[in-house]
Amino acid sequence: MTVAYLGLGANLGDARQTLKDAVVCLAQQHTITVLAKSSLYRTAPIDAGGDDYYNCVVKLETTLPVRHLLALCHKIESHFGRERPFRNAPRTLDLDILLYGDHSIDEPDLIVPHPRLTERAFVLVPLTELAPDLTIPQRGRADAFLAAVADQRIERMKSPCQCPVLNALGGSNDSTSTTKGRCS
Ligand code: A4P
Ligand code: MG
Repeated sequence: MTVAYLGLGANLGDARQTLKDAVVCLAQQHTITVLAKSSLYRTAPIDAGGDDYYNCVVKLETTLPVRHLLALCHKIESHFGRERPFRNAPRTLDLDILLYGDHSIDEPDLIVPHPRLTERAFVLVPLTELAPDLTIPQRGRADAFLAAVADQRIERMKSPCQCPVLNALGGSNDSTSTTKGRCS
């Protein structure tokens, strides 16, 4: 079992709902237990155009090797209609592996910890909400990078989660889910 953190983002379609549904989809995988989900945040696009994004971070435990986890992320993105017309294009769903245990991976198509993790408020803020004392392999404490991204607009969504499925899994902020099933 490996503890991993995934970053979720979306700014096309019903982005807010898609993020909630994607967390449920992750929780339904037999190979994954979702341990916690951050609040949902509305964020200004960084190095990108289009509408504001919604972002959140999920902490999970998985039996999947990291490459299988990446393949699953791509499969779930496709399920939610992800297209890649150009780099940093608006998207229905992006799932990035932020951390995979304490592994450091540097391969052409997989870099972990995520290479821009410490430069983005839309990742750092939800990540440190979930794990205030988190240490990023080879980079140190995550919260040490927060000051440098303080100028990036990010707003925590205060409204309670309205999604009945997610609520059944334990709410937006709490430990979730042992519910298993299949995300079609
Ligand atoms: N890849 C390599 N490492 C990883 C990893 N750790 N996790 C490869 C996931 N994928 C990884 O990914 C491009 C390629 O990166 C994949 O083929 C995969 O093998 P992608 O999902 O097509 O595109 P991406 O995630 O947009 O790429 P990238 O380079 O990770 O973009 P960033 O840096 O994450 O920026 N502003 C706001 N407010 N909110 C956002 O969510 N997102 C971006 C994307 C820009 N601005 C944003 C947001
Ligand atoms: Mg991605």
